[in-house]
Amino acid sequence: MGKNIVQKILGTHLVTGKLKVGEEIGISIDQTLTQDATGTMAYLQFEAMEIPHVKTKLSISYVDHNTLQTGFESMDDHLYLQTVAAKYGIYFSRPGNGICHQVHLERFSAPGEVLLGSDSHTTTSGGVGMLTIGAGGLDVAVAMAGGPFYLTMPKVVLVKLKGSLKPWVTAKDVILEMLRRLTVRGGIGKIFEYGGDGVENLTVYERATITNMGAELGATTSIFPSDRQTRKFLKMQGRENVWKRVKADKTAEYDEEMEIDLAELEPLVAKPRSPDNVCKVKEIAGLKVDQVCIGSCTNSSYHDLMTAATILKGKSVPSHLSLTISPGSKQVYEQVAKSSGVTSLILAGARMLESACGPCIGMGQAPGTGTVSVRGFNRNFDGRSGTKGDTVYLVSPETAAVTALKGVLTDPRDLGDPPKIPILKKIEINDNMILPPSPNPENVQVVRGPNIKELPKRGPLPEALSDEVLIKVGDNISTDHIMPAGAKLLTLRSNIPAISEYVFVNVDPGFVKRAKEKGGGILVGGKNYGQGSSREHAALAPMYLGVKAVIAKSFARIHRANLINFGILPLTLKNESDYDVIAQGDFIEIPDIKKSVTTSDTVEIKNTTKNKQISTTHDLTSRQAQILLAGGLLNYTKTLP
Ligand code: MIC
Ligand code: SF4
Repeated sequence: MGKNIVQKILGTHLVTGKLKVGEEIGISIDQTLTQDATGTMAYLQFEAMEIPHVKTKLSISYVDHNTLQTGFESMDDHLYLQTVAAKYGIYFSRPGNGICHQVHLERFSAPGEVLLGSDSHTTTSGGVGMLTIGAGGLDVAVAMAGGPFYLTMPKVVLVKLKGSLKPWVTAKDVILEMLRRLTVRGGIGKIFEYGGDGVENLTVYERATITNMGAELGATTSIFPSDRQTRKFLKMQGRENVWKRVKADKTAEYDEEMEIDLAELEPLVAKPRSPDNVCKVKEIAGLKVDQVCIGSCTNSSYHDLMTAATILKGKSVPSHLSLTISPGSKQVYEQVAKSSGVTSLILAGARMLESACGPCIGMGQAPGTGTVSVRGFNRNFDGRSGTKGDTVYLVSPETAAVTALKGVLTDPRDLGDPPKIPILKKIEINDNMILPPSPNPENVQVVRGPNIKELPKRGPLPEALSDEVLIKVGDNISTDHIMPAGAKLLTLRSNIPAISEYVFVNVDPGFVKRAKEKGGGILVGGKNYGQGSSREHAALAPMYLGVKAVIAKSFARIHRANLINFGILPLTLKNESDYDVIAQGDFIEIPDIKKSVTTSDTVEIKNTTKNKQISTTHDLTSRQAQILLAGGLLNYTKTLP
């Protein structure tokens, strides 16, 4: 039997286990990436492991999220990251160089290799045929120290792309179609491997838009073959030497298959407040729009931005609308500037922002009360933009630019023929904002500002728990709900005691006070609890507040791993209907925890307030059970020989 791409790459990186769906495997990691908002924790954890030099082929630390520097904290963090990188053999991408995923795709991605990153959209480099996985910072720290990364072998789904896209229809519409069909839970436990004759019609940047937003499906990752297009892309980047063909065998088998006829797609939009709330743009066209934001790691290639620039050339945005552009990388910014795209955008009234995440993570551009924001981004969870109760729509850069021109949500096909974007023949490579590690690490002093606080620790799991339910939330609660980001809070990412004050702040402002008064407790969630980002602060901060267990209908992959890494017990309800018999304020007893997590799959818990027995499963591998018993991955790692 032939092999698919995923099996081939995992096969050459397998350290433990068998490539059998549902079984735990350990894989070796070639490259790691971190960004500043998750990076400080990752490097504090790496330092705690006392390893003198990273053991990966390449590790790189990006600064792209928290670039606003509203106080001393952010620049302190950046200095810490820069000096830690210099000392331990890590490359450092300076603020202004661009968003980690786009820069990584352009400058470091390598077909056939494995990348682990402390950001959920690490999956972007799947566009070149690299196996790329988002994880919590601690998992990335372990990988930097040379340890394997453990995951449950996902199903591999073949997504057959047929034909080619019609004018004005884009890669963004392909992934929005996936979200429409499968929802934000549709990719859980799966890797999407793209194939079919439609693949060759998509450029690497288009492929990367699709693999980027595979994160919104909850997928472990998404991957394209490495082919002629990939070679062309790497050649442009002056990196043709890393190209190699990566393709599935003709007789490859898949766990599931689906097909998308590219020619049948239309411009799509994800309505508030979930990336899977998708409909055709034409169904809601005419909606008055106050703000348009183009950029982010999903959609800020040269083609994306030049399309916007060409649409807006010689025109002006309406007086009621604010347009911002945040180019994904310095390289793209430079190319768009050289092609006079920046001039067209400025003259049309666009506000040019730096190459960084910017509005995507609420670092400025929070929409006004009751206003409508249309964005070329990937997430529109409630409050993520920085405004609680926001109305954010996600579209392609084409739809965004035409909407910016018209002032109302517009199907771009209404504009007639799409603009012709000049094909770049050559680009000048300038990596002056990527600093190599120091040749004399012993002379490097790691700089630690006063905002960088020690990592809180959790002790070993107790014999039994008897705790109150501090909060009960519904389905699809994202990490943005649990531990919001934005300009105010990103400055506190290195200070767990301070950031903990904001856990669930937009969901229930009384949560923190309650958690403190009760000395911690238990959280109850619905389906897909913890979807979205990889931020381990969504586990670390609740841990700091004394949260000992989360009981949910189901969990998102990265968040569940983060809970385990920080010693919080994740329990899945055997019968979803039992969710209804637990209320906030109820007392839950979990007896004999140690025995349950090591000897059986089932953990019987008791709602003593309702006098009801409830069956849950922990679904822990024996390695994970040991991590929990030790009180988290750092403690566990210390127990290893
Ligand atoms: C996001 O898009 O939510 C982020 C901010 O990039 C996060 C990482 C973080 O919270 O720092 C992610 O996607 O993992
Ligand atoms: Fe940055 Fe937004 Fe991409 Fe996250 S999704 S990495 S915040 S641009």
